Amino acid sequence: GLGEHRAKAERMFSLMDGFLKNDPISLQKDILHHVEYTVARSRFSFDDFEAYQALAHTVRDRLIERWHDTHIYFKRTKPKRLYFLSLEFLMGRSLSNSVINLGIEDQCAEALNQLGFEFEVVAEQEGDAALGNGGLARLSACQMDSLATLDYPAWGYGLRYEYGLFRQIIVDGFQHEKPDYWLNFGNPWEIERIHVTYEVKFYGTVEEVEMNGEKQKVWIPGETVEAVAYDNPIPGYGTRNTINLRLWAAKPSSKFDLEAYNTGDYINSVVNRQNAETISNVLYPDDRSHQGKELRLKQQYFFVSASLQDIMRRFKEEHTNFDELPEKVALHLNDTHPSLSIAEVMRMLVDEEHLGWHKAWDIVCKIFSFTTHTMVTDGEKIPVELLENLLPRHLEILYEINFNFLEEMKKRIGLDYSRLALLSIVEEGAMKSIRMANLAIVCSHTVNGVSKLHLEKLKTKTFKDFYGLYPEKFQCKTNGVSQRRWIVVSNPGLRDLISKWLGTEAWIRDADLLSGLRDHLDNADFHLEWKMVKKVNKMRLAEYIEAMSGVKVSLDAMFDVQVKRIHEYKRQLLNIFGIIHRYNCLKNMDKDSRRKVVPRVCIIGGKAAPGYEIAKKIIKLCHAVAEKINNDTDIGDLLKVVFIPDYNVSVAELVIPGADLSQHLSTAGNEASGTGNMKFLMNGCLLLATADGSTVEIIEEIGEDNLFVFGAKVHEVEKRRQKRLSNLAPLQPAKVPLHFARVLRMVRDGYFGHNDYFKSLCETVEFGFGNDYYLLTSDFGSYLEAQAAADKAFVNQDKWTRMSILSVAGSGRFSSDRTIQDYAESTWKISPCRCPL
Ligand code: NBX
Repeated sequence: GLGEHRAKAERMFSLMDGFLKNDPISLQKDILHHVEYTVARSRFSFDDFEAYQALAHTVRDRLIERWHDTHIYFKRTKPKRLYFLSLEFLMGRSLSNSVINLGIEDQCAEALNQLGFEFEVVAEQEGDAALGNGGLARLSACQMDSLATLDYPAWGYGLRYEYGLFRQIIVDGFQHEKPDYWLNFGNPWEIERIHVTYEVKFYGTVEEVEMNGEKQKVWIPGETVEAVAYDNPIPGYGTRNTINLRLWAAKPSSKFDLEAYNTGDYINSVVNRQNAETISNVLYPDDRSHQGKELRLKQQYFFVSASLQDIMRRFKEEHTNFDELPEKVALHLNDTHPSLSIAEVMRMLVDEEHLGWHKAWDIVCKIFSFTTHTMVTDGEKIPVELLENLLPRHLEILYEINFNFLEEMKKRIGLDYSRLALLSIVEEGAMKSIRMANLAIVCSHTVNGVSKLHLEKLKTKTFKDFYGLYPEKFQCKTNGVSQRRWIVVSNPGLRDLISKWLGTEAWIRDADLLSGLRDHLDNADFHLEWKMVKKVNKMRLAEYIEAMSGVKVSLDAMFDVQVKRIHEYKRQLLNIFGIIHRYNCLKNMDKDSRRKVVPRVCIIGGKAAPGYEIAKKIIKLCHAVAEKINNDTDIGDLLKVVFIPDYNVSVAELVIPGADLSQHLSTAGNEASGTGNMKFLMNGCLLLATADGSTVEIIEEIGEDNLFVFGAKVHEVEKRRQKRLSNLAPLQPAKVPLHFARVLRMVRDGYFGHNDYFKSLCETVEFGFGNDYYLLTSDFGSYLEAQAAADKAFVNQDKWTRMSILSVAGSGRFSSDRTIQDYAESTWKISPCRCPL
């Protein structure tokens, strides 16, 4: 009875020592406890890595307390919840971030110190959680941090890949991929929930059965695998709230293949069981698309099915009527990758809950929102052939959704078949397929772009037809990044400086306060301290560069950085051509002129998708150019070129604070947003960039005098391409700027060796071949001017420092807190739910 229950609760409470304490002595005790009993080392001898493990478990215990409190509080108050569905999360390291968000960094540092360790060294023992490719995946991580910090009742759902994004190693200047078996040494940040499991089904057939006098479709699946939950607590900053990122791993189902066991094929049935686990084994390393792969489709459905079973179970625990679903559940599709969710919710409501198609459809249309992260028209498609085999019932549902949609459209726009064909969720033709973007747009109440420019393109080009039909769905949610990760964790020197001059740490929860730095714009002491912080960060970066590549760089040089995935549209090639041009200029200069030159360290980093040949050639060219220039003793410190291998989140945390200048060179109209630019902005690096994606809004915010903008604007790009093609046939050397032609010739003629290998790379910018689709030729002059302007500004360190301060002061709008608050209020309609202390 109740009395018994109460007595038990009281006894439990009396056994508990209250919450874990955070003073340095208590922390030391806990660390030593974990050294002995979790890591199983002696407290009298353990190394940095073991100290990391023990501290991680110490922090994890504290996260679990808050996680429990938060979820008990959510359960009690039953707020509307957001479920953020994403196939990728690039979390990076967790220790520093957790310790900072818990507000126990000083105590942890002191505890470690007294045990003879240094926090920074210990924190560097941690490997990255790299369960994603690039911008999209890191954005998800920043958004989780903001959701927790702003007290939103949110859950993240994703896949627990056993192999994250490949590690890049460079051999002879060529990229090689090595598997990232990141769980090798255990992962203290996850909590395995062996009891939170769901069966996920595949293959089989659809049959029609009579049920209460009505015909019902039922799916008789052919294969079952089990999804096991792994929970990753996400602590908010300045709040007790700690939300959950739930990642699914595939395990063979306990029911698996009983048949085979009984018929005696023991070995094969064990082998088959093992195959189930391959579903969540590996992240696809392509950051554009990977179409027509069955395993990828399996991953998507595995993720969708497990997440939705979990979400529906939670909903049903708290509510009895599905009419309440739209008031209690918001499902967010992070790009098209999880959009099978739409068919799955329909299947659950129609086939399992028997709501009837129309009622189910009505509900579905109220719960989904969708963000697209790409500028390209040709989005994700699933071949019908694959679906038919793997998810036969879902294919039927998709056909029915499309049929109803097209019928409705016929009423609205008439029998305009070419228009209907464009709108259709099903693409007819040689390879019949499902257009995931069309599906997501039709079924979501909101379609979000990731910058103003991106939304504009969605409305006028990519999804023009849909915009005409549903103008109210289309919204702009300019991306942002977390200042906790990108200043507080990665640039503690700048953090202290900002807090000192603002007289508060409140900017860590309210980035708009950074604008207060403008008050000190002309203060000489402030300038001095500002430059000092940058210098220290440059020293750290210089040490890293020397350790990685053996190149010694001068701290007086301008550190010029371009780090991001390698893509033709991001134009790393333009950067390299600019470097070669700079080298040519230096070679032609007399001693006197050379004395006036601003020395440069050009730093490039990023991974190429394993099958992307041109991107791989760009990496090799970068190394070939570096080798030539760095070994030219005549040039010395005036120009150094460095490729930073294996660019990832933790490398970014080191590189970004140490940069003076950062380059964002995408041909205007190609980068949906870009988020690296915001990270550099927050760290006081000046941008050299095209007016593309979110850079346009950065220009609005800080003014064009405070960065170096170059190149064709979006509206000019199409015209220039046309011009290109109209005089395509004969080579038109006159149209190619002299400097560009010379650089191209050097690469083509083997000045940097490997001319055969670089031939196809050169052809991408040559007429009659790739026709310079990304307009390197026509932007080159303007690019060099911007570079010259940057050199000039750097000579005047006062001016440079002012620009740098104004960059940080204007970065408040680019906090993911702003983005998330906007989503919460206008798209998800969720309210903060703050767990009491
Ligand atoms: O998403 C990126 C865009 O290119 C950036 O402009 C934008 O800032 C960022 C965040 O909104 N897109 C991206 O990173 N895409 C992928 O990584 C990707 C991964 C798998 C896939 C397709 C795209 N199948």
